[in-house]
Amino acid sequence: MKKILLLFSFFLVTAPLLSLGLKSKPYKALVDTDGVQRIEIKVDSYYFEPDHIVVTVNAPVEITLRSVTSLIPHNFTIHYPDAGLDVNIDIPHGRDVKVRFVPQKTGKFEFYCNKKLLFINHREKGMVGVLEVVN
Ligand SMILES: [Cu+2]
Repeated sequence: MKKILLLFSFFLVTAPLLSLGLKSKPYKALVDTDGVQRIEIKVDSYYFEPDHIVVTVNAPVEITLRSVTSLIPHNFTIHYPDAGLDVNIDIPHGRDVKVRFVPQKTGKFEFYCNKKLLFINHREKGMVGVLEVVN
């Protein structure tokens, strides 16, 4: 029981602190010739890279989520239906998954991985990011 508590406190206290060091600089999506803002996000345990993406409002966005894990499945969730952002998609290990949406409001919106296994809650472990929508 003590061991479990120790493990639990590691994930609650230490892991989020460690993950703060991984925050990337804002990354502006590249606009393709077809007007689509394309971006590739590396998906690993337990982070997205880049984890701060900047896109323009009212223009299509296509994100390729590239899993580089050899075992652990992840997920990409962003849920702000009022802003045109409503995605919840699993990313199998080692695979690419594409998502498309058109952001309809400016602001900063959190995305995260919704996977949980025993005491490992990926979101709490730092598997979060920010989609910043600008004019
Ligand atoms: Cu995950």
